[in-house]
Order: sequence, then C-alpha cells, then structure tokens
Amino acid sequence: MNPHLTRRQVLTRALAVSAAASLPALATAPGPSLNDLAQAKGRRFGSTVGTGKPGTLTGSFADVAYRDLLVAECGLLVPENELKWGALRPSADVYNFEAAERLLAFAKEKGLAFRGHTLLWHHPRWLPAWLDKHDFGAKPAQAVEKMIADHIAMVAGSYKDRITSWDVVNEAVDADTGGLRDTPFTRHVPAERILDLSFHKAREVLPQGQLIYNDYMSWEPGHEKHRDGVLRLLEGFRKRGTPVDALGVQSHIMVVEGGPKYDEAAWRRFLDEVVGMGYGLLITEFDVNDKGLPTDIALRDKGVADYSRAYLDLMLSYKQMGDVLVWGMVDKFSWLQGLTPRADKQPFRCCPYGSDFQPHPLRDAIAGALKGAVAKG
Ligand code: 9MR
Repeated sequence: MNPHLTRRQVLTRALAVSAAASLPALATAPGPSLNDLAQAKGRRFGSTVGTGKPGTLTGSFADVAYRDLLVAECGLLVPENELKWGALRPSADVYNFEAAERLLAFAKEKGLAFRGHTLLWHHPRWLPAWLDKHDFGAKPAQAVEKMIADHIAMVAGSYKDRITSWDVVNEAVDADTGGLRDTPFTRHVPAERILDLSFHKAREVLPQGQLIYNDYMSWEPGHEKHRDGVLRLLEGFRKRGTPVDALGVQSHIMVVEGGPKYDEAAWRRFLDEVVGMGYGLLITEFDVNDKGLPTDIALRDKGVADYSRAYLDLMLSYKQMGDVLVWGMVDKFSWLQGLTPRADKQPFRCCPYGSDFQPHPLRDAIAGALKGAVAKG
C-alpha cells in the first residue's frame, strides 16, 4: 500500500480503476432520471430491450453498458421480440420461454416493471411461417379460436403475477386501407371475432390487467386512413363490449427538413375521439426516423429534438396519457439501423442516447416534455 494514501483513498482508486477498465464510459445525464421525471407526474418511463440474434443490431441485452443505462433511466422494460408468437413458438406444439425468462429475471433483479408485447400481432408477415401451412382440421373455425385462446392462456397466464399490462393485439388495422388485415387465422374466423376473443381471453386471465390495442398510426400526412381505421375498430370494441383499456400509440415518428410536416389539428381530433370513448393512452415505442434531415450532426440532433418535443408536449397534454416507452435507448441497437438507409448512409440518430452512450439533445427534449406534462389523471 502506498504509505501516503489512506485505506479509503486506496479503495476508492481501486474501484475507479476497475470501473474504468470494465465499463464503457456511461454518461448518464445529470439530475433526475427520465423515470423520476415521469413518476413525478404519475407515469413511468421505459424502454425496449432485446436479446437479439448473435451478430444482429438488436441484441442490446448483451451489452453491459446498455443494461446499466436501462437501470439508470427506466422504471419499466418491454421485450423487443421475445414474447411474440415467432419467438415463443418454433412449432405448433412447442413453447420456448428461455429468452423472455432472461429478460424477466434481469428486470426482477433490478426492480424494474415489465410490459408484455404482444399476445397477437395480427399481421400475416409477423406470425410464424408454420401457421400458414397448419392443418386446422375438420372444424377449422373452432380450432383457430382454441389455438388463440390457448396461446393467451399460456403466455399471459404464465406471467400473470409479473406482467399486468399487455399489448393484447398489435397492428390489426391495414395502414393503407384502414380495414382489418387478413392472416392465416382469418381464412376461418372473421378478424373482428378474433380480436374480440383475444381481449376477452386476456381479461379472463388478467381481471385487473391493463389491456391495450397497439398500433403505429401517427400524426404525419399519409396516416389518415390508418387513423380512421383505428377509430372504427375502437368504436366497434366499445359497441360490442370488448374489454380494451387503452390505445398504445407506438410513436415511430418521422422528421423531415423544412419545418414541421405534421397535422396537429387532425392528430388532436384523433386523440380526442380516442379518449372521448373512454380509452386511456400510452406511448409504447417512441423513436425518431431522421431520414429527412441533413448529414450535419448538430443540425440533425436539433431537428430530432425539436420535432420530438413538439410531439411529446402534445401527447403529454392529455391527462389520460400513461406510461411512456422508447423503442431503444441507444442508436446502435435500434431496429431503424436495419431499415432502408439514409441517403448519406449515416446511421440514424433516433434514440435518446448515441452509440457512444452520450445523451443526445433528444434526451433533454424527452426530459423537458415529461417535466412539463400534465399529471396523469
Ligand atoms: O424492433 C423489432 C425488430 O427487431 C423485429 O425484427 C421486428 C419484427 O418482429 O419487430 C420490431 O418491433 C416492432 C414492434 O414489435 C411492433 N411495432 C413496430 C416495431 C418496429 O418494427
């Protein structure tokens, strides 16, 4: 031991060295966490996390710094893919909960809540391939209904003490037409009936649960039919007594150069109608596609932050707005990086933190909006 140092100084230095050696620099923004700010107004802030496939961008859970960032900023997590049919059910008879269990164990250890996504992604592209050729037998309508009810009983039932808020149905409305999508299930049972029975089954399993219809209709132009279709669906749920508590507004927003290109009045009308029917709201998958902004990083980050602030201020002016979740905390793990690239081939700067784990101006914009929000009613 260096005779000029006290025991405490030696220990402090040793800890600092070991932290520096093992951890990438995590520059969590100073002051209250995003979840602290959300909680002050009666809501929670959270993010998605994914176990991914080795070698893909989505494996954020493998990254120690990412996990630390989740703990530093979030109050709840949602699995990116691990509770979807495609991940849970490699075949009709097999359930594989291993990846979901890993995420749940982490959340439990760190005292973080956990949302469920999703009991039925009502979209032909995102249901498992085996379903397309599945033989539903002599009474296919009954077999389809049983398969969906059994799935919900198994998945929601397995986690009924740990997951109390579920995206029961995801993206059932066709964004281009506003009608309901067809899937291998709708060959035998009308879509409306499938959605109703999914919510009824979820309610049976979770009498006190928060049951969500989740979709990506947004405030940019081009979303008119999608918004109308979602409103019609929500109206139908109310008329038929389908137990749906809230609309999950995914919030994959897109910023373009040359000023705001969103229809604030139409968006407010949409949200007013939703809450007017008695539904709550959540932001379930916020991120920002910055494809339309220039290469210059400072300009781009400011554009993303300003656009997001305008969006989040509007959303958080509703007392019905509940939890706010982002679809990833750090750029490099975002699903957007795998999408059609920007013209300049630069990575998207779409999340609150950059790939170097430094906060973007977007992080301040989220913090400001959470701070300025009306309290959850
Ligand atoms: O981010 C998810 C990506 O890793 C998956 O490949 C994809 C298909 O399962 O789903 C992405 O998440 C989507 C979410 O489940 C529903 N809303 C849109 C999200 C982004 O595409």
